[in-house]
Amino acid sequence: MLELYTHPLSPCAQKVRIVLAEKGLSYTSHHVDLPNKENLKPEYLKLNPLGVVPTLVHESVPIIESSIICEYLDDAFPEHSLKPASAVACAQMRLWMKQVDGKLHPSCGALQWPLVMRPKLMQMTLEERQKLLDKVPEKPRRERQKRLAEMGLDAPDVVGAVQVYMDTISKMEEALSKHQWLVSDEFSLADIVVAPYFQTVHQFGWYDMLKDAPRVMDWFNRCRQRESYVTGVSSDFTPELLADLHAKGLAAWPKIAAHIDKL
Ligand SMILES: N[C@@H](CCC(=O)N[C@@H](CS)C(=O)NCC(=O)O)C(=O)O
Repeated sequence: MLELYTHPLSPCAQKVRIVLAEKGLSYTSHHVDLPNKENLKPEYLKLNPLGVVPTLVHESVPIIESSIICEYLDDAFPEHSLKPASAVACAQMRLWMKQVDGKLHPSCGALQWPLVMRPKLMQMTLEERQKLLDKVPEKPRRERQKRLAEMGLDAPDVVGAVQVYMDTISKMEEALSKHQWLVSDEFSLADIVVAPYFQTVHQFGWYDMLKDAPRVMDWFNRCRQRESYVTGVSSDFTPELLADLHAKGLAAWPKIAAHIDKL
């Protein structure tokens, strides 16, 4: 009844997997090989014209866009609602979703993509690479990926991405001084859509980003301890994968830290 097109390192897919786990929903998982750009193949573009994961298929209907999928699942399977009880908190939840979709997600891409997606592309000739990236459907994403492919962490996108992360962390620290979770004392979709962006911090060992944000650190630890996070996210990270990502993260850290120091 439910199928999910996913990739273990995709924060957007991780959000959806956390929701599925919170709700105890079983589903069939389809791995989309992002480093080999299976997401740009015509068969996949028919399901998701933006050529990204995740895509949820429910009773043969494809649903795209991770925040929309998360709310869709909450509407379609209302038992154990993940929306906050009050209208105000619900509006705040949607504001977090908007900020994640518009800012934090592309910023995470700018930091993660050079480390995990770029190496495969760099095995190709420049011509092959450009030809492949020309297929990315949306212009801003296409151009960003081309810059990140050619320049890696030296691309101009990276400084802005670090700034967005640090701004988000300070907004979260403030929100968490008022309530236990991001929009209320209840764990909600607001926490679910933000948490996977800290898996990136975790996997690369970039915890220094949180050194002035003890509440965010504590919040992320509480998210990670939930059964849904273990099932939906952590279980995909084998010790070998984590060791590899950690080594990549450590090598990249001086460039990230230099941007933080200049803020
Ligand atoms: N706004 C989309 C973004 C999805 C997205 O960017 N997914 C990434 C992985 S997190 C992806 O599939 N990237 C493949 C590519 O850019 O080639 C959503 O929220 O679902």
